[in-house]
Amino acid sequence: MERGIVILGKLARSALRSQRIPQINHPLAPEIHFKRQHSRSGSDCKEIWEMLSQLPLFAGGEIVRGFGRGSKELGIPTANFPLEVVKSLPESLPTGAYYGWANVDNGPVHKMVLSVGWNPFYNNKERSVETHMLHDFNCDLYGQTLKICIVGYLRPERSFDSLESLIAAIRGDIEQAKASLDEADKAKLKEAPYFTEKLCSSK
Ligand code: ADP
Ligand code: RBF
Ligand code: MG
Repeated sequence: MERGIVILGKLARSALRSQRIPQINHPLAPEIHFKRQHSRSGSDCKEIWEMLSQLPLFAGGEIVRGFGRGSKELGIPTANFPLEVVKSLPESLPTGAYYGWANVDNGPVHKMVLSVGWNPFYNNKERSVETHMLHDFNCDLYGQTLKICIVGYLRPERSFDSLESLIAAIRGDIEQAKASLDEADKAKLKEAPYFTEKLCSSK
């Protein structure tokens, strides 16, 4: 399979419309939520609001090796996309934690949490897009095809004063993701035809 294939918002949305899958609601009012929690400026809130209106966003590509820290240091393995996929994602997609659905090699679709960014706790030099599926695979998935549907946004990425705090934040993300994905409009996206279709390039 070609590396770095990505299917983006607009295309996916028209495909979804033709399949009669309704678009998702984002019940949280990001401006208010973010001003209250992070004292963010108006323009940052606008950026997040614009990004939310692009969701759901579909992407796919080969699972490649990262630094191997997810499983060993955090106990939370993350399937990493190659740089080509990372670069194909919209520039406007803010860094942070997201949630959605994912599958491997067109297999069963699982809930997932996703990290988009530079991992400030580790000070990475490259932007990464990493998916932790809420499923026990008990094996490596390197070289297989990961497809994701990004459904919602959880929080901005940030640094932490300890590894334990980073792990606790991700555990919190997982709990929020589990609950949100059970909401009817978000649960429907698990059935998106994208997860069983042959992967094709939008380029
Ligand atoms: P890397 O830095 O190479 O991405 P990680 O420590 O983050 O290594 O572990 C990720 C790898 O673990 C994935 O590429 C995949 O092969 C495997 N894996 C096993 N279970 C999962 C899971 N539930 N979600 C994501 N990856 C998983
Ligand atoms: N790394 C950070 O440095 N800061 C974060 O806020 C952060 N949030 C994450 C949220 C989720 C849902 C996931 C799966 C990962 C997150 N990470 C974050 C990335 C984490 O540091 C990374 O997965 C490991 O370093 C393994 O590559
Ligand atoms: Mg990883």
